[in-house]
Amino acid sequence: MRRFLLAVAMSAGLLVSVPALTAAASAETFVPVRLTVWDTEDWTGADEVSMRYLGNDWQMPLNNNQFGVPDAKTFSGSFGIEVLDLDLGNWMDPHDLIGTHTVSAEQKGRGEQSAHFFGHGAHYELRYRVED
Ligand SMILES: [Ca+2]
Ligand SMILES: [Ca+2]
Repeated sequence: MRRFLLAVAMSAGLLVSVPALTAAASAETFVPVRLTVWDTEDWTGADEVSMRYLGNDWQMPLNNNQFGVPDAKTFSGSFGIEVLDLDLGNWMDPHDLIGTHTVSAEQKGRGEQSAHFFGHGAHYELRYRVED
């Protein structure tokens, strides 16, 4: 009976560890350095900046020449980023899409990357790295 329980515990451990190893081998980390607002979309004060990626919705009010640092996240393959200025979000005053960008695992080890967004007359810049 004791030997049987040990065998069950070992096979259960194996089932758990195999997918964990597979995920670790293929994961990259998206590391934002800073998201800078060089020119706001709104005319009155700061933009309500929203950066949407990998299920995250990072938000921070930023005025001209201000920046924030969105959270790092792991991924595999590639993923898309949407950067917006949030307004009321209704039909009279919808959110403004400033731009989109695709991050790929192939950018790993290439140092700091830069993406510029120019939608609706604004100018935002995202600098980031892709690491192991
Ligand atoms: Ca706006
Ligand atoms: Ca706004």
